[in-house]
Amino acid sequence: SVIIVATRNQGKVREFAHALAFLGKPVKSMYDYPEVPEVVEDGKTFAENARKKAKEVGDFLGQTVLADDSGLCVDKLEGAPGVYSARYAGEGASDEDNNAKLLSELEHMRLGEDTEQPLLSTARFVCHLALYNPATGEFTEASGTVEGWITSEPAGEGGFGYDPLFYLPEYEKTLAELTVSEKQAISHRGAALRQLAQQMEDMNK
Ligand code: ITT
Ligand code: NA
Repeated sequence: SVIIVATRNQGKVREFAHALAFLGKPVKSMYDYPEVPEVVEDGKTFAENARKKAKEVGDFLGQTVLADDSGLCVDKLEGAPGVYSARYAGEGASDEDNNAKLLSELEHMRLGEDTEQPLLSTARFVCHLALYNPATGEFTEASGTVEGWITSEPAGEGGFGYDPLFYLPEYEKTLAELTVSEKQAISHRGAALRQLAQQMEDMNK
């Protein structure tokens, strides 16, 4: 059998493949099922979007599916970009476009302030996972967060999305400067996956 993740995000695919390797089953994404229609993410919350992705893809394939809806919530921007993180700079925006938009919003807010401080705002990544079984109609869900700062000095080549701008003071590094394993140990996605695994273990007791 296989593990199907309802995502077209290559960064997520890499992290799930790494995290779930111990299960010894291949991890498949929507790149392996091009016939699956794209899901319209019109939910107001990460949870709604994760459930929607898992349900539509699971019902279409007739198989259990895992979906991840995640994003960056920046305090100085009152939680933006939040559920709009993937398309902050517009529909089909690249990571580079989104990162440039985020920095320009935050740097605009401190125009006139006399500071060279690279840390622009506190922020957190949020990940909501929904595992859906079309045979029973049941969902198993979990979520996780990681707290950090948005830095005006991008660093690192790893990860994806906003990782080069997400600075962790305790490590003196951005998430993009960590290995996949190191990111997994502290990330919103890693935390959500551990919580999901715990729930599945409890259900099987
Ligand atoms: P799928 O819906 O196909 O899974 P997506 O990229 O559209 O892919 P989301 O709607 O969940 O997924 O949007 C998540 C966005 O939030 C993602 O594109 C990044 O910009 C950002 N993001 C989420 N997790 C991240 C992480 O671990 N590191 C950096 N950015 C992240
Ligand atoms: Na989304």
